[in-house]
Amino acid sequence: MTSESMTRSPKADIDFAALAIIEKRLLWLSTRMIDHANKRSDTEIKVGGHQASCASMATIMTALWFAHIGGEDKVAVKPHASPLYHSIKYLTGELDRSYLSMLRQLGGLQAYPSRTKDPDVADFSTGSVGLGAVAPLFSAATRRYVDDHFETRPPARFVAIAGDAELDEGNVWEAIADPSLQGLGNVMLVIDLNRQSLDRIIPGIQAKRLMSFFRDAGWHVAEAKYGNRLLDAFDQPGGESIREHIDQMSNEEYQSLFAYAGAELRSRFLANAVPEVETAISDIPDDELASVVQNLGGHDLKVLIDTYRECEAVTDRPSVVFAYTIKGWGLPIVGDPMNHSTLMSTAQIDDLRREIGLTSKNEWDRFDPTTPEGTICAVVGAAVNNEPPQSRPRLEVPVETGVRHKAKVSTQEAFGRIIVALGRDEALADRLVTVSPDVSVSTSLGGWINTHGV
Ligand SMILES: Cc1ncc(C[n+]2csc(CCOP(=O)(O)OP(=O)(O)O)c2C)c(N)n1
Repeated sequence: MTSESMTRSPKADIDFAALAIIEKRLLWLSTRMIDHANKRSDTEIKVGGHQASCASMATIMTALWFAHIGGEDKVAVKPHASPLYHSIKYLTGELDRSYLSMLRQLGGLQAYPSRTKDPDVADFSTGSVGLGAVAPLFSAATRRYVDDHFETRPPARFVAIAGDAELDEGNVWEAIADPSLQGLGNVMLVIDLNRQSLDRIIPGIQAKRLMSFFRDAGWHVAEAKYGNRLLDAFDQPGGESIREHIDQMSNEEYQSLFAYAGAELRSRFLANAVPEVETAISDIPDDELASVVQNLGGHDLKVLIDTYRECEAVTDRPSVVFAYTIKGWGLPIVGDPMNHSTLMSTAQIDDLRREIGLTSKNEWDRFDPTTPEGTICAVVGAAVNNEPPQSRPRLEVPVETGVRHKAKVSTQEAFGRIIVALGRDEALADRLVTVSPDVSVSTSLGGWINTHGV
């Protein structure tokens, strides 16, 4: 834990009302950035973007940035959530306002977080699905190596916030099973479990099976499945029947409920339910039913912050959080199985702007710094935002090693001889790390290993 995060977020001091306002503003800014990029007056060209995919991570990212991480921590962001990342950097003062209207433009914000092209440099470039899910794990291993071999750096946590479809990539499973990546207690992977990929709801994603893969690989597994309103409902007489009913529903059935509220929602929710469920929800008025039935853990700030802290307390192994979310949360496109790249209409954007309490005059503004939410943004910006990059020390690498080959040799053998020669320079050898499968003969690394060890 960093010093900033230790001082920043004692639980009792968290202003959840202000966090909820920030969460809604992030949802708005990310949605509107994508909307603007596709409705520019100077071109008819549609550049795309993923409003529903951002919405599904709005709560996960609010809880992480505004109540959890500190300045030393590193985060890899789900590729499609890049507008949310930029919105955080904007509200906390790192990103200039002019960029908000330059998403997916030449010289503007990239479609996916990019370390080389974005002005508000993310800790990891993501975009290739699956890489961001495990890049922090490898970074944590690298940090462990650096701490063991050089001066110890301030403690840091390594976090990946990944889409559930990223778990389709084999590299994720190779990484979690790799013995050299075990025991990294400062790693947390948060899965945005919206159970939707590009154009379908994933049937029976078998979250339990995925969880057992992580558990078998020695990870701590945490779930943010139900929000506090649902948990309260489960605690009422007969409430257990509500949990059983939701758990037995298919993903398609449950997600379709997000398009409804009130009496219509009640009748759809109760289709195929046992009579106990009807009784258990009878005390919940129609106008509150949606906020209970649709109350997923991945959209509950308290549940998420508690779950992140639960993971923080586990220091001997990496943690994974399965955060149940819905694609399009808080937007009129919520729950539509085809909403992956749906762009909201101008009328829908106008309604959302009104709902958030903004006008076309102040829609891009930061918070008033004297409000609780403005204060939180300033504190978080000071704690976590990037300082101007410092120039790195340069280590001279000789252009000539003096190695001569009497006869023609393979490039592999030449590599083996050259690397041994390079290793005679102690300063260089200290910082030369070979990365190869565990074969030293066929890679010609034998000489290097004999002189420097593994
Ligand atoms: C290696 C790779 N394969 C395929 C893609 C194409 N692709 C872009 S997004 C996506 C699925 C994203 O799903 P998920 O990670 O669950 O995010 P969300 O649905 O929340 O946007 C795929 C397959 C890619 N970017 N990289």
